[in-house]
Amino acid sequence: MPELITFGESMVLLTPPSVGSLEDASMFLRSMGGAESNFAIGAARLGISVGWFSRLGKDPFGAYLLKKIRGEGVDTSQVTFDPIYPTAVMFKETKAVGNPNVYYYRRESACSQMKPCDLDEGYIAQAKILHITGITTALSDSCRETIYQAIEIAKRHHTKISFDPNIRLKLWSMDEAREVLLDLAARSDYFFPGEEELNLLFNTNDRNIWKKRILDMRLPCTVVKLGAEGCMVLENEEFTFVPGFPVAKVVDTVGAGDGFAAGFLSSVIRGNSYVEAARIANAVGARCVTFYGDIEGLPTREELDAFMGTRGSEVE
Ligand code: KDG
Repeated sequence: MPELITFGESMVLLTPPSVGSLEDASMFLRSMGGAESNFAIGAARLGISVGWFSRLGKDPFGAYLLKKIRGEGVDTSQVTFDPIYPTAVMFKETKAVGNPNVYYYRRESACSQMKPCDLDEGYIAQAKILHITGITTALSDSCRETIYQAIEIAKRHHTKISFDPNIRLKLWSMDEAREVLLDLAARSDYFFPGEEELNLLFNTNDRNIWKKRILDMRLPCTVVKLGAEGCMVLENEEFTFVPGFPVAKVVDTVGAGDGFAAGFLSSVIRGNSYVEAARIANAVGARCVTFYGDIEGLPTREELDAFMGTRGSEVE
């Protein structure tokens, strides 16, 4: 049984082969997206025993996603199929400069029908860490209830909770999101916000203010992602800055945060300190942004060693 588990919505990702408006695109490349499955694939490539589950549509896209995720060595034994609602789809519109635009076709998707009774208590109980993201709570009321139920089961069995807010303002308003995400953060053992997310959650761009707010939350471990700068680890009431790995060219940042969390938790499971885990996480995130696509840049252990070997990063 996997020591690291996660659940959430995966989508078929369709991207035109060249830069430009989706309005004019006549051809699409198919791949996959979904924060939690990106995370699971990231951990699997790093050699960790990891499980992902969801409800997929009983359709060819659902079959494709299952095959793809299982093919990465992720345990998919808890995945269920919905006979009525479809697998979600997402389109990426690549621009000449900056992050791509994303279009979702996921309302009333199979995953949005997930319910607390879909959870297997034994599967959550045996895991060391359950990783969840704010995206799942934004999909539907029943998905939100499922997240809360999963947390309750995890707490009962001493399975640690990892939480990435993954704010997606296409799915809900910031006012709606803030209340739920801060509540989930308060229940977590590992909290992975990005700096921009903290600006939104605490309604301020002042680092000193949100640092104080995070300190007040008294969580066992918070890691603030600072993009190219690196990250900040808060442990035992002390912030440690861990610098990022320089890359020649950033081509696509989508999915890098999932890789970051996978790198961090894989390293923690191996028994490394939080600061060392943060160095690994920075390296995984940095490698991800040099590849197009959500999962393409997620490294194996050998690829990560090679990447880190060619780029220095000193812990301050
Ligand atoms: O973190 C990457 C995700 O944003 C992407 O894979 C799609 O899960 C996704 C979402 O809901 O935006």
